[in-house]
Amino acid sequence: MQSLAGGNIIGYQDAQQELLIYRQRVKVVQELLAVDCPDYNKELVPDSPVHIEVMKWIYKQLVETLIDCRKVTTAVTTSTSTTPATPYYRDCQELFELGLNVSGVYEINPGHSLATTFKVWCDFVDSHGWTVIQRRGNKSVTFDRNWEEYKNGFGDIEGEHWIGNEKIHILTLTNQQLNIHLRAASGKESDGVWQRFFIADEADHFRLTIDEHSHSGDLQDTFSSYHNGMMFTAGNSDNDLDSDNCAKMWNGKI
Ligand SMILES: [Ca+2]
Repeated sequence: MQSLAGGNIIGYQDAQQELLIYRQRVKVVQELLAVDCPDYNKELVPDSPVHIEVMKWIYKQLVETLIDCRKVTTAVTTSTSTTPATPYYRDCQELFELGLNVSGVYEINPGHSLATTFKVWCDFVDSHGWTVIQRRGNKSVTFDRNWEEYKNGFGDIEGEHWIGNEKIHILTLTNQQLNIHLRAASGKESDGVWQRFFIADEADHFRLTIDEHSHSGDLQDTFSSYHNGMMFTAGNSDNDLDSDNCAKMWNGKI
């Protein structure tokens, strides 16, 4: 009986948590609908609490409405104007929540303005849409780069690349997690995840902030204690605390 009671309590908490997540998802879609489809049926979202299954149904209806609206908007735009339709997806997680689950290149718009539209690789894994900021593997691209190159990005987003400190700054203005995924030569894969990942602007030398107490995953945390609060260093711009230039010491190897 005791374990059954415990199970009920856990089940209740899970349902509450899931309801909270779906309320947040509905809020995100409502914001997008207000831009692309202001005449949508707002009465679909009740003020009073509802069952989780009802909330899931509401979310699905809103997403379908948004997709339909965007199809119409895009068709009208392409037939009457040369101005491209503005995508309003903040990041890959938002795309995932809208129902996309095939990894690949997508256009995102973290600042919701034309100036901040750019292409990224989205990795849809399990229940996440990860926006890839760096990929390394076959060493076809050198990472021994200068400040401007790290600022603006380099490489090919379908292969090895760094998307650029400016873009990471804009992306992390909204709450983001950082996932470092490593595959060893043996084939063993491991992940480290940290919360509240933020890169400051260029005036603050793209300083890194991360919640170093939030580490989870099977990748050992040798990252946050060294780098949290540190400014970015490139071969031609030394902003690290070491008496030497760390970027030059490692030549972009790590
Ligand atoms: Ca230094």
